[in-house]
Amino acid sequence: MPREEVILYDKIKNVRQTPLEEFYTSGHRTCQGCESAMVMRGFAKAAGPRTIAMGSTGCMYVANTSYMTTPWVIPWMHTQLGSGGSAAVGAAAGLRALMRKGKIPAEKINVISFCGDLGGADMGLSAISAALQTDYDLLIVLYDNESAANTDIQATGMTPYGAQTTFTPPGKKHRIMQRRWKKNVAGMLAVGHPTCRYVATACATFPPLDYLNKVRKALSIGGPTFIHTFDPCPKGWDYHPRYSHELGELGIKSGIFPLYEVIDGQVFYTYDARKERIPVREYLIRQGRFAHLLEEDIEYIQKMVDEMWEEWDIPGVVPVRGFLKVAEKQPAGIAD
Ligand SMILES: Cc1ncc(C[n+]2csc(CCOP(=O)(O)OP(=O)(O)O)c2C)c(N)n1
Ligand code: SF4
Ligand SMILES: [Mg+2]
Repeated sequence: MPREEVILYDKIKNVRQTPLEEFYTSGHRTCQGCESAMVMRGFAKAAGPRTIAMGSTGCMYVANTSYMTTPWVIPWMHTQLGSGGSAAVGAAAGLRALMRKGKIPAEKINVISFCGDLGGADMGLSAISAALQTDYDLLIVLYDNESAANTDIQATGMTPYGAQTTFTPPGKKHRIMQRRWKKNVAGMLAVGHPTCRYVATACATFPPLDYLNKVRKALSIGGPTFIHTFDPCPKGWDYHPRYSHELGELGIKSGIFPLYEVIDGQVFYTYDARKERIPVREYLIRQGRFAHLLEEDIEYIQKMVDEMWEEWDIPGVVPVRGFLKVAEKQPAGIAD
C-alpha cells in the first residue's frame, strides 16, 4: 500500500483534545484500579475506529471477554499465549493480501497486538522479534503487570527483584525468592532490530497523555513498532486500587522503570531519571509484595537503579558498562 494512505494523527496537547469516543468501554471485569485495562482503553482511543486489536491469553483476554460480554468496540481476536507477534504478522499479511486482490478497499487499517509480560517478554519474545523484522505496519503493545496475573500472580522474567509472588513466597530459609533482575525487553528489542523505527516505554497514566501520543507516533511512523507499558496491578502488587496512578508515577520518578523512546536509533528520555530521581524506597514501601524487604534489600535495589542511570552506556536502554566490557584478555581458567 502506498505510504500516503495513512491515517493522519494530531498530537494530543491537552485533555480537552483527547477524543471522546471510546473503543474499549464497559463490559469487562478487570479489577478496580487495573492499569492494564487503561493501556487497552488508551491504545483504542488513540488509534480510533479503523483498528483491529488482538491479544494473547492473560488478564486482558480473560477479564475482557466474559461469556456474552466484551468491552471491545473495534474488532478483536484472541491469540495463543506466546503468539502476540505471529498474530500481528498474520493479520497484517492477510489485510495486505485482501487489498492486493481487490477483495477489500485499499485503506489504512491499524493492526495492534497486545501481550502480557509472560506472554510477550518470556514465551512470545521470539515471535515479537520476528514481527519486528518484517515490513508490515503493526504495533505490539507489551502490557507489563510484572507477573502472570491471570493465573494468580506467578513470577515472570519481568517480575522485579525481591517481589513476593505465588511462585516466590518469602520464607524462613530464604527471605528473597525472586532473585532475578527484571529483563530489559524494550532495550533488547530496540538494540537488536535496527530497522524497527519506533520502540518506546510508557505508563498509561503518567505523564498525562504521554502514552496516547506514543501510540499515535508508533502508528504514524509505521512499519513494525513496539511499546512496553508499566502497569501497576492492585491485586499482584498488593495496594489499594486508588493508588494505581500514584504508583506508576513513583516507579518512573524513582527511575526503577525507565521511560523513553527510540526513534530511528536515537534515544529520547520522556522522564530523564539521569537528572532527578526520588529514592526507590518511596515506591517500594507502598506495596505489600515488598513488605518483607529489609533495609539492606532496599539499599541493593537502590544501588542497581543508580548503576543503571549512572553507569550504563545508554542509561535504561543499553547496559554495556553495567554488565559487558570490551576486555583486553580473557579471564584465566576458561578453556579456549
Ligand atoms: C501455552 C499456555 N500455557 C499456559 C497457559 C495458562 N495461562 C493463561 S494466562 C497465563 C498468564 C499470562 O501472564 P501474562 O502474559 O503476564 O498476562 P497477565 O495474566 O499478567 O495479564 C497463563 C500461564 C496458557 N493459556 N497457555
Ligand atoms: S489482576 Fe492485575 S492485571 Fe489482572 S485484572 Fe486485576 S489489576 Fe488488572
Ligand atoms: Mg502479566
